[in-house]
Amino acid sequence: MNTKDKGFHTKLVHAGARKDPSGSVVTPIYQTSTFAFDNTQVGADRFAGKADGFIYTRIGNPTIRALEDCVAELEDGVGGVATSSGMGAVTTVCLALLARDEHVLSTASVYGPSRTLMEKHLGKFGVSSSFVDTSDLDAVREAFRENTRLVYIETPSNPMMQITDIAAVARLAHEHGALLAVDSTFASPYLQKPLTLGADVVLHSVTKFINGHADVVGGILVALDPVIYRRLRETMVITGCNMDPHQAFLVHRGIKTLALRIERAQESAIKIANWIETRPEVTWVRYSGLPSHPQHELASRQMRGPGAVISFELKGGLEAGKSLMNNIRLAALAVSLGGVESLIEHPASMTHAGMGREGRLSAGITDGLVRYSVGIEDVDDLIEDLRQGLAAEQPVPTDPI
Ligand code: LCS
Repeated sequence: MNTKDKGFHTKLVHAGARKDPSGSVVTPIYQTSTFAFDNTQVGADRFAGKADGFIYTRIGNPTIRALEDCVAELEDGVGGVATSSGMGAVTTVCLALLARDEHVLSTASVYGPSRTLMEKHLGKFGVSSSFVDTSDLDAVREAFRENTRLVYIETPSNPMMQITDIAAVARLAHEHGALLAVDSTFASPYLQKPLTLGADVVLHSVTKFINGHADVVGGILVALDPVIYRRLRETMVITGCNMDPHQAFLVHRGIKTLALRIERAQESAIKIANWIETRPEVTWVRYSGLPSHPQHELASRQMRGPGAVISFELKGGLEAGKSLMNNIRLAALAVSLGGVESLIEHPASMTHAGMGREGRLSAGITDGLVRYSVGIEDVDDLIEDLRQGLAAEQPVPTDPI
């Protein structure tokens, strides 16, 4: 079905769906590694790009293509490239758009492994990187180098929930001869559309909101320009970080309810963020829906809504963080976010423990920082869960005997 001129919710349900000979309403799982050709000419034409049709699942597959077409349409791009994980998408965009002796400029509080990829792994191949607070446009302006070819931002950023002005950074990047890639995982295409604001590439860890059910790891990239799209696809195919058909089927199923899930979780998140802000145990809350958020006004302009992830700082530091983690009952003590189930995590003792205290503090990740991904449970139950978790006086011992 051609959904190009349809509304966002219609696209969520129908975009990308492929007409199936059996009449199947959903695109089936083409669980195959390879596709047979009728004769050598057909094979030759497909390899030469002169004929439509699939060749080999690493290169393309109908179930994966259905998801790619869907997200490309939701993001207003020319084409999507699905990857094995969100990190597969980050790796693909960096390898596709950077070369030796070039520089990538990124967000200081970018997702840790994305920073490690740029600093450590690309550094081995002669790509330099620097990291600034991209919510500060003067800092971005000053950080350009003669060889900056890619600006890679994450907005909202994980876990500090900083918001970067996509349109302003896109202008700066283009003025300096660089491309802009935006990790929009925390927003999803429902809340933010970077390509319509001037970005060249948008990427997601679909593990989060797009799939939404905590049962798949995956990623996706969407480009605005056909040449960049082809570079991304070629890099994904060569590095072999393709999505699997079964993964793609689940993500394409999950995406149909993206707007419903986010609306519901966001409604609860607004109530929870306001509630947390009143708590005596809490120093500050970072949630762009609150007027106290430093980029509240920008977020209101750039995003359809503030989303469903809240970060807050506990006055009691590391011990208070551990105590909350060990006493929470309903929200799962787990990394990741964006699913129907609420998840809570304490970066200092969990995801960012390996960075060391100094490294964490320089990225703004304080000892008492807690990240809460609000799910679609009853909001009263979630608030009650947090209330009893915060009220618990003693950390529960976790050491195994
Ligand atoms: N980008 C962002 C903003 C992320 O939060 C993550 C994962 C990735 C990329 C990588 O995606 P993945 O390969 O895991 O699909 N964030 C995680 C987190 O906050 N906790 O666990 C994973």
